[in-house]
Formats: sequence, structure tokens, C-alpha cells
Amino acid sequence: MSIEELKSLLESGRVNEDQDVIRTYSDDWTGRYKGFTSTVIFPHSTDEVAKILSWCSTNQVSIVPQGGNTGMVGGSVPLNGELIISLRKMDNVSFSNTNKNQIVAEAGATLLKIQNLASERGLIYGVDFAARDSATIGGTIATNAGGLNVLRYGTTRRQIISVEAVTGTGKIIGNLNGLEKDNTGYHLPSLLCGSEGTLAIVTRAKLQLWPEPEETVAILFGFNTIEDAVNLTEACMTANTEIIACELFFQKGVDLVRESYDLQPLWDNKNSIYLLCEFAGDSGIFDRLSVNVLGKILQTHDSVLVATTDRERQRLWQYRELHTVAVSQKGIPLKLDVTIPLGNLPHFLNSIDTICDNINPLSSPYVFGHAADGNMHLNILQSEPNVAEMEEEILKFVVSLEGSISAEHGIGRAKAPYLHFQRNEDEIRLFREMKKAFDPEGILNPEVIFSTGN
Ligand code: FAD
Ligand code: 2HG
Ligand code: ZN
Repeated sequence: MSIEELKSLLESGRVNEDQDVIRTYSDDWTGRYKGFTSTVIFPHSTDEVAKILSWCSTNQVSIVPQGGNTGMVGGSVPLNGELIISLRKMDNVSFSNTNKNQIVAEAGATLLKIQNLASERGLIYGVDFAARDSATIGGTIATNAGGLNVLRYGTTRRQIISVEAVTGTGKIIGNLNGLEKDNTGYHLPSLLCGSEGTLAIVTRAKLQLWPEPEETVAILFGFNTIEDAVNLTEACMTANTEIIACELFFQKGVDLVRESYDLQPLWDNKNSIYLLCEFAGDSGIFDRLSVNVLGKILQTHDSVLVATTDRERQRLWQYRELHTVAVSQKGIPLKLDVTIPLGNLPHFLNSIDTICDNINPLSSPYVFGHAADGNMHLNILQSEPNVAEMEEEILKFVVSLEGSISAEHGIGRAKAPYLHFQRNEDEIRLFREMKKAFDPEGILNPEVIFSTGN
């Protein structure tokens, strides 16, 4: 077996062995996972992906599928010299011929590309987050990405109507029929969504679009206690069907963002727990908000900023969206993406500093996330040399609070050793058998989701 044989099966220029190019694909976005490989392959079509995987399977060559390489759990880089299959050259998007509210996207198309096309028809794509200009549709399907608007539109799984993919033996499966109702056996879009490149390489998908709201209003609230912030989250969700996002962050994170970017302070008083709520619907949102449960808070609370124009909204969103980049400019954090049931969220959040401090007094946790989903992101700087201990203790705490050890970023390599915290032996055995059915030689992302310990 030689890479020359694979090259001969493909058009020229698909296989890149230039180490300067490869380097930019080998390390992950967070800087925590540094890989190496001899080769990055850039297929231009589903048939080419099929040829590559058929050859890799026959020759037992392991590969890592890669989209925008913005994943947060070390799933997209070759830690053991696997070949990288980058889907970036497959990035065509077009409206469906058979359904005006659907888009057909190749796996390498970015979220932004899809959002831009959707807006040409006054429509939107339901998944959005800060890495929109580089995260791809294939990567977001593989991780079942969530983001800022899950509350209204659900995770990626809810947006995919049909999917086409290539299995570990090079077989093309799925379809792009775009039918919401299609109960013909197992539902491949659901199964492949969240499979993190371990079952098949997603090549194309048909995506559902939603009507663009007439008006969007963002309101930033400041609180002194986590309980108050969580209470407002619950009140918004119960009383207001127009809520679209509800993000929680803290003064420590805002200070870090302001240190890295030239942003104004938000307000002068001491309210240091921030809840950024966004509402979208027909025009007149603010009037409707003023008469429901938020009315009293809007009139009496002294830490409230209302943004009704796109410019004002973007200004408020920067304080939240820039957290990830601002933290990574300080160092390589231990990242934990977890879900906690809302009722247990105050206890969780009030305990994190103490847990970290007890394990390593020098550690510095930053916490922010999607409050309505109970999805919190812990970014712990200076956790060395206690990373494993801290990770294990916090994830056990999450499980004890009936939460999930992975909310929206996946298991990847980072959480593979902890899968058994959440999934029992029978489930993990079944997962392995499913992998074997799709990828009998075990060439697709061999160390992702499963570790030798579970
Ligand atoms: P990659 O990082 O390239 O890959 C991720 C995983 O998917 C890997 O296991 C890879 O092998 C697999 N994969 C990639 N493409 C394919 C394919 N075509 N077929 C099969 N498997 C494939 N995530 C959220 O959920 N919500 C957020 O709010 C959010 N915000 C972010 C903000 C920033 C600033 C950054 C840097 C990241 C954020 N992320 C968020 C994480 C990340 O963007 C998502 O996990 C995204 O889905 C990854 O897409 P990608 O194309 O970069 O995939
Ligand atoms: C977000 O919500 C992303 O901003 C990234 O999911 C989270 O940096 C992180 O840990
Ligand atoms: Zn997130």
C-alpha cells in the first residue's frame, strides 16, 4: 500500500503532503490537541470520498474527517498520524428544487454561507454561534452543534431533513429527498447527527429553514445572585414564546473580554451576573414584553440595557461571544461543556469556584453559557497539573446533579475516558457494535467517543 496508489484513484491536486500546509490542519482550535500526519486529502465530491474510504478500508489506513477544525473536544485532529480528510473543498450550497424552505449543502459549507443564502429568501438557518464563519455543516452535524438559538429552533438534529454520507467501507448511504415524513426504517439523519465522524463521513445534507422574524430585541439584565438570573430565565421561558436566546455570563468573563478588546464597561453599579435575552417575532416586541412578566423588571430594575437595532444588539452580543477567544488568548483552558437541569443550576454554579480552588488554588475558572438549556461552559485556566482530577471531580458532580457530561460539543477524545459516567456497559457495547456495522475496520476516528477504558 502506498499513498501513490490512492493518488492514482483521484484527480490531481486532491492529496497534499506539504508539511507547511498540513501543520495548519493538525492542531485543534483550542491548542490542547496537537496532531501529526503525512497527508491531508481534499475530496471534491461524494464519489471521491467513497473512493478514498474504500481504499483506506482495504488498506486499514485510519483517517480523521475534518470540517472547519473548530471542535472543542479534540475530535478533528490526527493524534496518531491518521490521514486527514478535509471536506473544505466541498462547500456548494443551493436552494432545494422541490421545497422552497430547504437548502442542499455540501459538508464543507460554513454556517455563514448557509445563513447568507437563506437570507436571500427572507429565511434563516436555526443554528448560529460565534464560529459561524468557519464551522461547517458536516462538522455541526457530526457534533450535533447547539449554539445560541436552541431554545427556539432546537439543535442541529432538528434542522436536518435528509443526509448523504459514506461509511467506513466506502459505501454511499442516505438520500436528499427532503421529506419530513419518511418512516422507512432507521432514521440515518438522527443517527449520524452527533456521531462525531465515527460511523461515516457526512457529504451532503438537506436543511430546514425558518421564517426570518420581523423584529429582534436584545435585553441585557444585571443581577447580584445566580438565583435571580435563573429565576428570570425560567420566567422568560414560561411567559414569553418569543424568546430566542438566553445567555448567562459573569463579571470575571466581561473583565477578560474588555481586557482583550476595547469595549466600554456595561454599567457602573455592582450587578455582576449578566443575562442576555433575545426576543424575535412580529414587530412590536418591546410593547408586548412590557405588559407581561418582564414589564415590572423592565420598569424597576436598574441594570437593564435594551438593544433594538442590529448595531446595538451586536454591541451587547460581543460581551458574550468573545469569551471563548478572550480566554484562549490567556492560555489553554480545561474546557468542560455540560448541561445541568435548571433547578440544580444555582447549586452547580455556586460550587464551581470552591471545587476548583480545593483542587488547585491557582486555577482560574471562567463560566458562561446557554442558560435556558442549562448548558454551561467551564473554561478553567491554570488547571495544570491537576487537569484530570479537576475534570473527573466536576463531571462526577454534574452526573450527581442529573446533568450531562457533554451538552453540545460532543465526547471527542477529551471526554472518551468518562463516557461510562453517563452510559452503562450495555449501551457502550451496543455503540461499539453499531460502529462495527458502519466501519468494520475501525478506520474512522478510532479514538473518538470510545477509549480503551470503557
Ligand atoms: P471539526 O472541528 O472539523 O470537527 C468536529 C468533529 O466532527 C470531529 O470529530 C470531526 O472528525 C467530525 N467531522 C467534521 N466534519 C465531518 C464530516 N463531514 N463527516 C463526519 N464527521 C465530521 N459549538 C456549539 O455546539 N455551540 C456553540 O455555541 C459553539 N460556539 C463556538 C464558538 C467558537 C468561537 C468556537 C471556536 C467553537 C464553537 N463551537 C460551538 C464548537 C464548534 O464550532 C462546533 O463543535 C462545530 O460543530 C464544529 O464544526 P467544524 O466544521 O469546525 O468541525
Ligand atoms: C459558546 O457557547 C461555545 O460560546 C464555546 O460553545 C464554549 O469556549 C467554550 O467553552
Ligand atoms: Zn456553547
